[in-house]
Amino acid sequence: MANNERTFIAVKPDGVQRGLVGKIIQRFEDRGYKLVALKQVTPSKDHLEVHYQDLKGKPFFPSLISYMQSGPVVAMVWQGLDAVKQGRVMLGATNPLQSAPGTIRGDFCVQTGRNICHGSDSVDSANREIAHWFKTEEINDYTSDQINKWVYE
Ligand code: IDP
Ligand code: MG
Repeated sequence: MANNERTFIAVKPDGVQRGLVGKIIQRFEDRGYKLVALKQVTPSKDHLEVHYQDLKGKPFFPSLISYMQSGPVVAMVWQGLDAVKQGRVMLGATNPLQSAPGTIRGDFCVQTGRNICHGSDSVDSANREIAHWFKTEEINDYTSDQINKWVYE
């Protein structure tokens, strides 16, 4: 398993409005993941429809798009060992009522339609989502001696 796996994590508009950006970033930093891209954006409808293309046709799709357009989103790329799967574990279940305490959703929210964060569900989705949200030059390929030396053996 590679130490340089990347995942797309976003703080949704409700997470930004509720001032949870710092706490969410802190959890990934604390775990030992490396932040390689970060920006705040107010995404267009078209951008979100492509991001959530797999959910087109679901009854909640229109409300999901308007929720995601309701304010700025903080988009990030985190890198490290098993980042995609571990990112999902750290977020918790889609329905926060089924998310364990200790997960982001389990600790900070209660409803599926306001579940404060997004995380890629597979390496393929991560690659697609990272390319959809970030230009190549917005991703910072840098070395952290601290992480290399003390997070990995
Ligand atoms: P995920 O975010 O955990 O990957 P998905 O099934 O990919 O979950 O759904 C994307 C987002 O759509 C969810 O995070 C949530 O905001 C919203 N969503 C999913 N299912 C429902 C639902 O049944 N009602 C309202 N919103 C939903
Ligand atoms: Mg999903």
